[in-house]
Amino acid sequence: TRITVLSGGMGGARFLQGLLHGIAAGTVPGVSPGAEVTVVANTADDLWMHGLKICPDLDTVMYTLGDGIDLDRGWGRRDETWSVKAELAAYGVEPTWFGLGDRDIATHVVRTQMLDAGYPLSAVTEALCRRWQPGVRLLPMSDDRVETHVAIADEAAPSGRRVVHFQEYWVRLRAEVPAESVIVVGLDASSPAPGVLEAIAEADLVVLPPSNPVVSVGTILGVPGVREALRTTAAPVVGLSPVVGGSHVRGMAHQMLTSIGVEVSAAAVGLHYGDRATTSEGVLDAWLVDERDADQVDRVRGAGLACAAVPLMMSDVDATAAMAAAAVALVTDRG
Ligand code: GDP
Ligand code: FO1
Ligand code: CA
Repeated sequence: TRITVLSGGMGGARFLQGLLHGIAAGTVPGVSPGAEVTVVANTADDLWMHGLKICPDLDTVMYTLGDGIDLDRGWGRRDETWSVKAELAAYGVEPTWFGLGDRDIATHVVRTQMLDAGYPLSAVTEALCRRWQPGVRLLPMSDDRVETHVAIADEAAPSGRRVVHFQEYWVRLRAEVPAESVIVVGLDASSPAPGVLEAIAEADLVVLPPSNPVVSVGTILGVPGVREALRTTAAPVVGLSPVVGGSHVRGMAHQMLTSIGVEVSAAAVGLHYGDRATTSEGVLDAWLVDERDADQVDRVRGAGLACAAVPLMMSDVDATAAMAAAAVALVTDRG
């Protein structure tokens, strides 16, 4: 069985942990323990800082599945130290608001060296994964530079707004100010990384995990060719809602959904992704919502999607494995 998962950082990584746990335990119906999982990860969070290329979502998936992640933060390395960060601050070097750990910096140094030597990001990621052994094939969505930026109100600016890098919006501003718009620089000119379109076309199952539908999955869908690959693959495409009980579980999904005019509800996100059989842009066949949103199942079904309400809190790997099993069952029943 070949499963392809489109992923952001924390949410996608946590889902993948449960999926792999379930596959190994044989609790995902019809999926043999030898199943191959390919992850297409968002790279639009990436940024250049202190001359280093930082890839938060690739690293969060790699560290999480490679057991190097700091579980409390959900990003960066366990047993981290911050000497370089403190020294940079002592020199008055900005930004000081981004937490670059000493161990994590080694990853960025290796990545930057390889990029400078001419290796594409996909080859760099493959090399880093030789150390981390995440148990999946980890592909960047693109080898081209793509960066999410956010327009926020700024009364000091002539236009009344200014644009900040997604990381400044999320880390320095804590996503506490409304996002007037989200601009993904370089997205329209980008190409899928080698293997991405094939991973979707040749899959037996494609999963949209409960990642941020705008700045994680939305950006992957925006890479030219990806949406079409999802609409035409013979594999069933199933998604899991990142919105539970009318609110985003963690992070800033509510700000992002509001900025694109999508209601912060499980059904609205499913309809935003859309049914591929009955709409011109839709990418889904099926959508899972949490039990608290069972009252929205009919609305999702009315949009042509198979739908079920199951526990969707990724509280531990067993709970997440059960979510993965429910997702497979939903599309397998659909036959
Ligand atoms: P990021 O790139 O680090 O922001 O991670 P993702 O985009 O992959 O996932 C972030 C999303 O995960 C958030 O918008 C949350 O709504 C969602 N999320 C986090 N924990 C859970 C959970 O336990 N259950 C569900 N359904 N969604 C979750
Ligand atoms: N998230 C934070 O909230 N604060 C940080 O200081 C921070 C530093 C950081 C460094 C490397 C890295 O790979 C990720 C980092 N993150 C940090 C998470 C990052 O902002 C992710 O992009 C978010 O998880 C949203 O995708
Ligand atoms: Ca992310």
